[in-house]
Amino acid sequence: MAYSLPELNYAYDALEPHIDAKTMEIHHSKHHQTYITKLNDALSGANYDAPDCVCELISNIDSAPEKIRGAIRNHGGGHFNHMLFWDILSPDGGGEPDGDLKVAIDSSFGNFDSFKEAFSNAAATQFGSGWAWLCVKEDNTLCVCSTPNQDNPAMKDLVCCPGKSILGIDVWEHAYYLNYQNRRPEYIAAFWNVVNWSKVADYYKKATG
Ligand code: MN3
Repeated sequence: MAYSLPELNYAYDALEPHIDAKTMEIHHSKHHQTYITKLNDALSGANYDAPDCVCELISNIDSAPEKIRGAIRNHGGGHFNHMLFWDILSPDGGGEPDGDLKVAIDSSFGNFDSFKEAFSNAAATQFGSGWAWLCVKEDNTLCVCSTPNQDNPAMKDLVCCPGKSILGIDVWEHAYYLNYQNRRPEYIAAFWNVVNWSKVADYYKKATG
């Protein structure tokens, strides 16, 4: 099967002023689409019958033919990461989590502000292109980490923080450069205004259920 670009649940300009419309349009319709096109090309070139969910593909890279593992890591990772990213953003976002997710964040980080600081710091200090994550580890506790390029905590043996990502921020320059230029910390600060915590809570429930 071939993977395809998901539609967004909101308009390209819906996240303004925090994330601008032009950045959203290029990021979604060009960057994300290119990961999908290159992933599909690699899979069909190798006649590899990929699983329906790209989550399974990137969690089991070793079961794919060796010659396309690099493409799966980069472009499959790119597809998976952006699917999560679009999904946890919302024009009605911001605020703080509640319920079980709040309890888990308080228990792993002390309180929401400490979590926010750790996550923002991971995003700001990721050298070059990559992502920062809030992950559920195997023991169901939470951790914050960052990964380079399009790696994801689901790529167990390839990353320093294996787990299930439930919140992520793209810190590739294409995610913020048009509006924020070199001011990555301003983009990170603005990101908190568009986080859809009820979606993150859904991912948390799935990851721990
Ligand atoms: Mn991106």
